[in-house]
Amino acid sequence: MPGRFITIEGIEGVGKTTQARLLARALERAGSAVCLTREPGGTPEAEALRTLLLRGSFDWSPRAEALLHFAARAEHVDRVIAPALARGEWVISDRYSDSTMAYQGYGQGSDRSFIGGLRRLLALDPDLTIILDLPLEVARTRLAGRGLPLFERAEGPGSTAEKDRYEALGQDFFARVREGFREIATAEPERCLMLDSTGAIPAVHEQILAAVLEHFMVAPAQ
Ligand code: Z5A
Repeated sequence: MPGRFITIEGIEGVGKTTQARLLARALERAGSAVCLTREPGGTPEAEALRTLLLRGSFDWSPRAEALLHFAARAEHVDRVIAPALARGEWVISDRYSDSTMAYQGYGQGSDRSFIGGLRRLLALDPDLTIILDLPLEVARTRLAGRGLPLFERAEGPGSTAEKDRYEALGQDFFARVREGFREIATAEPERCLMLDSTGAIPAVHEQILAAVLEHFMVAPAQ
């Protein structure tokens, strides 16, 4: 049986990592083999690009920045995602191509048709994308609780977290990114499901699990 490819998307702090782990655990408990991974990253080479993109003090041209994300993604697809799917595993990726469209396209104003073209060239879309949505202030409060920054972080005493290149971009940037994710969800309703993630962690998990079961398990008997 071919594997299934699920991506979890949204602005920073919506709970992607938390929910990706819970979903992976639930599927494993049900007896499925799961490959849990993230972007940018997933292989040593892609993690090296992640360090350049998040930690480097570079000012890439918009198209170069989108290409770097897709270079990391091609590495990730070829070496991790496609082989896992071929083995029949469930692949859960914490971010994927929609992040490039939302962050570089909507957030940074990079050419969205160029990014759409890269996505088509890569030729591997998820079977299901869960887009978690949260007001920016709630995401900021959650990240502050974890000791990590989102825009306008209060850098009080004891705060050692260093902003990455995206986190430093400010509230207007994150508002555009959030809107970008909402537009993606509206444009591709067969693939994308947008869920409000203001609820408690177990409640959001239940919603995601129900959505996954409905999307994949409903096979009407003929
Ligand atoms: N980026 C890009 O620009 N273009 C691309 O193509 C790609 C990425 C692929 C990667 O950052 C950065 O790269 C990202 C976009 C850019 N930059 N930004 N901003 P990352 O991988 O370091 O981090 P992240 O993906 O943005 O997410 P995050 O910080 O790990 O947040 P999260 O995964 O959405 O949330 P979380 O870690 O699961 O939860 C955050 C906290 O909230 C934590 O303390 C939880 O316990 C808590 N939490 C989670 N859910 C709840 C609920 N439901 N209630 C209360 N508290 C909760």
